[in-house]
Amino acid sequence: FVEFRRFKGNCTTLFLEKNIETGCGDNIALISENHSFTYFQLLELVNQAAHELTNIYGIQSGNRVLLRGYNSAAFAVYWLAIARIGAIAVATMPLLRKKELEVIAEMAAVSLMICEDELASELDSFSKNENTKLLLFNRSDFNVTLKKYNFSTNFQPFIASEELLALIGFTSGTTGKPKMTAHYHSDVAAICEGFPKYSLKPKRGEIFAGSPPLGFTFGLGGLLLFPLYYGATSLLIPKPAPEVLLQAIEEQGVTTCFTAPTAWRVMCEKAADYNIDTLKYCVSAGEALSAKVAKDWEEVTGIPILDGIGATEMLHIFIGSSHEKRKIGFTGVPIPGYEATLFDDFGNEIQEINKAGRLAVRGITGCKYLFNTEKQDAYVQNGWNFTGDIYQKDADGFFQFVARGDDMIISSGYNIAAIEVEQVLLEHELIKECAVVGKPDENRGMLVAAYVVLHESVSGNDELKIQIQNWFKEHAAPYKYPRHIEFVATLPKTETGKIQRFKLRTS
Ligand code: 3UK
Repeated sequence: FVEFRRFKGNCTTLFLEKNIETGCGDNIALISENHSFTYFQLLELVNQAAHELTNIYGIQSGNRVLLRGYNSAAFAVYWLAIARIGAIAVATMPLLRKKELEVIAEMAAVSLMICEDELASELDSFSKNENTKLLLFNRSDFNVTLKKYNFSTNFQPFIASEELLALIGFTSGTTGKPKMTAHYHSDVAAICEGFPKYSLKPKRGEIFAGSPPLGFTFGLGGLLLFPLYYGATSLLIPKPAPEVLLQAIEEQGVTTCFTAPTAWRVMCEKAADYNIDTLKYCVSAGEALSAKVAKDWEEVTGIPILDGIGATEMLHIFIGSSHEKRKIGFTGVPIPGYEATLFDDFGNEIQEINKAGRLAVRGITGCKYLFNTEKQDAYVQNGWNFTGDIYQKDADGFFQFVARGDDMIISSGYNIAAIEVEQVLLEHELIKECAVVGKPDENRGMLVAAYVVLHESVSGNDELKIQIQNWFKEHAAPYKYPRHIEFVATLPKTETGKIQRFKLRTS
């Protein structure tokens, strides 16, 4: 770690060389669909892709490059090539739609968009109008296309003398407009030396797989950076439905699996149909893991689920569990390198046991919002990062999730800002007013519920609900759509006209 910290400028891809130097060159680094690349082959592909980006698209260190695709070897190679050049990766989730992508591309001032052909339609209209260039790839033969250029398989990675940004992650903030969080190359090394070292102790030959997209830092770390850092194997699955994941575990001999509580619950129901004997480490993050799901999974499979809380702002998991140290119903303990504590509403650190308070964390990574000093000052206070979560701590120092402190709806592992859903709904021609809240739901944790006031001339019925839902899915990422819609005559408001969401939550 200290060694990587020395390369302040760019250490993210140097661990590929480091693994090769220490005898890992012929081990499999990446597997995905029709591809399987050794560490040697991966480094060569990354170098050739770096040549493609610099020679053909003029990308230099400091440029921001948007990346859009399903989890695949191609996505991984381009992500690593961006890092190797010293450019900044703006990886996005495949489900995002045109409008959301437009906002991201503009906020991050991207010079190039690298996109999988299957997902290109959402970028069509705006890529033509801007100076932004577009590189389309096909995830099954990107390597054949790349080889045709005949670029050198060597590429000198860009090394700066100061800290260099590696990536920008987008988080859907409570204000609806996504926030840009930036992380340095040294942060990438830091997370590799954090949660995985403490909790998983990765070994060569182990195979990592899971469902979070590489455009989400949970997936980026767990499915790509952690295995590659430790000389293990990354198995990338483009459309990882729970059954697909179970089948991959059986067929490929996956040892380490990252997914969200909702998927663990579904996988639990089906696990008996598969041989998953190779599986040793099951990581859950993204939302609170219920004690029931944790218990059921362990009962069915004999393998414990290791819970961990991470955040885009912190890059990865900072409180988590290990086989040696875990308690069902608790997220875990601070990962070595981090400190965590709780504050009350008056800004005092809570000393009592089992008293809920605002979670604050500090350590080897931290929040850096770009161009948003107001949000930065709210997230980081006196050196502590406030994640917006309410937690409590027991006598053994285990942290337990209590609630989200704001209007973020966490549904099936996705963070959905209530206000963002409202803004989309308000564009529907029949909708006059609306308020969106999260409703507790057994399967999804929270459910997006919309209270809708229609224009005078229209009356609501079930057909219109479905029509609004379908319309919504065309205009924003489908996972954000309101699963519950209620037509109301008025919304509860304060005298000053502010919607009282708490009244809807309890209605
Ligand atoms: C919630 C959890 C209870 C919590 C993430 C692992 O989820 C990740 O990042 P996001 O920015 O959301 C952060 C928020 O999600 N949360 C995450 N994990 C848990 N709540 N128990 C958990 N285990 O509200 C947090 O503030 O989308 C997770 C690694 C990287 C990540 N970016």
